[in-house]
Amino acid sequence: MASGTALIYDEEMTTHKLLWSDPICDIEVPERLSSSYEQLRSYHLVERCVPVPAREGSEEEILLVHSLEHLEVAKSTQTMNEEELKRVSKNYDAFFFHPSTYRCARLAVGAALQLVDAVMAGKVHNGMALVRPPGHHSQRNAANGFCLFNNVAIAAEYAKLKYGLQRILIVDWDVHHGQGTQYIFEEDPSVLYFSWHRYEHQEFWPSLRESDYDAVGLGKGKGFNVNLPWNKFDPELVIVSSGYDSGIGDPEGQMNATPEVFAHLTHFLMQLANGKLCVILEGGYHLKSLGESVCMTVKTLLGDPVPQITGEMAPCLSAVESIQNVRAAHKPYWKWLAYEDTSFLQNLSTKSHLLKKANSNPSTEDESQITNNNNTVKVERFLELHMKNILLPMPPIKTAATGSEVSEHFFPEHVQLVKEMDKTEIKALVSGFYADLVKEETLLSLGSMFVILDKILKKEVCNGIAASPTAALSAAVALRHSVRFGLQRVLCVFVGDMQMIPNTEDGKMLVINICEKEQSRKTSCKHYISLNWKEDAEGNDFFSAVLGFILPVAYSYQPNLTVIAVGPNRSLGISGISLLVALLRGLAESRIFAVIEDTEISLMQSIAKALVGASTPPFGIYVPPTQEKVNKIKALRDQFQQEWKMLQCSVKDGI
Ligand code: X5A
Ligand code: ZN
Repeated sequence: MASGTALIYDEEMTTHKLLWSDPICDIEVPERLSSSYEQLRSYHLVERCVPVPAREGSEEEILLVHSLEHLEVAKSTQTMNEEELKRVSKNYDAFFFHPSTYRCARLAVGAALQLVDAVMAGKVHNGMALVRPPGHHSQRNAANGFCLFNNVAIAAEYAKLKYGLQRILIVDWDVHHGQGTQYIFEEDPSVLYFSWHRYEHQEFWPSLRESDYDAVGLGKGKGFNVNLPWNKFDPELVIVSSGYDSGIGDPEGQMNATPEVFAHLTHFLMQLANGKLCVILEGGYHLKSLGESVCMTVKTLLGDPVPQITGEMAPCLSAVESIQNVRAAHKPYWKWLAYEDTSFLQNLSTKSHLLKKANSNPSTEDESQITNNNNTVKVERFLELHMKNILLPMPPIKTAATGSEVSEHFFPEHVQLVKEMDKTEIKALVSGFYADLVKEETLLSLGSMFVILDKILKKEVCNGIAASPTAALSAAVALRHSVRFGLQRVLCVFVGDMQMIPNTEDGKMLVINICEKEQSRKTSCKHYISLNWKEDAEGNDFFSAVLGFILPVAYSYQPNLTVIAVGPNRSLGISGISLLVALLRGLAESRIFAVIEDTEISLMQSIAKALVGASTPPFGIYVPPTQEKVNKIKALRDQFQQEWKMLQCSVKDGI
């Protein structure tokens, strides 16, 4: 399995610059690249990456996507004087040529291809390319929106050709719609293009009708492949059009994404395509904000703990509405959307839009966006403070594991094995505070659990795994111990029969119990949720429960620690549980304590891998859940969405 994160940076791409005054283009400056790289250096991230050189993309490679005419025009600008450059630039919407533009754009293309090669050849696991000019607005025959050649699109065509890939996912999280990429792959079912972008009902640049949710692909990309590729899309490679212009302080995007948001986006995508992820820079125009966000992305690619998202964990109505519209528009093409009742949406959308327009009050809107003025100094100060809070409490990613009964080679590298606790020590600890939970004869089984949990609580390690003959008991004691230590919110996901259900009334614990049968002793309440789920034998339908219920609840709760325990009679397979662990690393700064029944040797190994973040458990082709399971999730969402706001997925729900 490949390891390591590639980083591609070539100073030469800073030579492309605006030579005249143009208020639209003047934010796309060379420092976007150099200062991001400096920032990476200052966090000591550069030295942790595998340096990969850029190269020039060949003419042939550029022609994979662009017309010969476009290539020739671009080539001809190399020898032009300023007047001529200005004249050619005016032929396009928001673009500027410099004599070195052509050379830089070829390096940007080549950098993207080098990254694809490094990932596909297994030299590295994933990577990021810092490039200029960006690419996603560029079209077959036109430069557009600071972009000359479509780096990401060429990378996708190249990967298809050179490696015979049949399914590539492009995720575009730039604040603008990558209409260039959309046009290029519109009819191509082998490339799934996902973009999210600011739209403002077509008022935000590029202000195109076809950027709306009802553009679902054309021709072959729509009709021809409805049954096969669109219903089961398990990508072999993920390429990110990585713009940071939705970042806080960005003068162009004017949105408010903090740097850690990009850590979470990256972390989610790392679970796909066996971790094969190529991140290629697009927009991002507030230098400090851009640099921090680039750093968060690279840190996450390297497997570092994922920082906590701060702020109110509730979706905004308008965002929920947009997502709902996308789901409705794609319902004909994606099997897993088929059960949703989404027909009523479109007019609702218009209604709330009009409502908002009528009520909009500029002064209060300004107040709600204190950080979102163009005052770059203010944002810089905010970021400085904020990043200190985000980064300082993060321990290095270290995993502790039970050491006594297993050999060193059992766990992946870097896992630190710990010795059991002294028997009298345990006795002393347990007899006072945990006496009601623990009987004398089971007491010794808690030894390694305490040692590992203490290391996590004291932040000596990031996560840990303990084998236990009595997982339910260990988990119950671990929860109480963590709360006693002072943690405010501990999330416990318990898989299997939980013979001992802790008292969750004070809200300091949230227990989600995944088991085959309904727990008879206790019905669900805000902080104890019983989720009956028996995994489909053929595949991983549990994925829908994780994404549709467990993660939204977990993100709403914002735990300081996650305890995952696997007891007897588990109803999930190893890959399902590993996926759960991998995704739960997105919470609680990746602090996870896993307690596994000691008979489960291969499960322990698989979880340990997920914990170190070195390898993503393969979950294969997504299996859509049965109607019964869909109903189950729906019922749970209905039951809990007032308590756990991130569960809201339709506008009707929120009212
Ligand atoms: C790559 C990118 C934005 C162009 C904005 C023009 N382009 N108003 O972010
Ligand atoms: Zn952009």
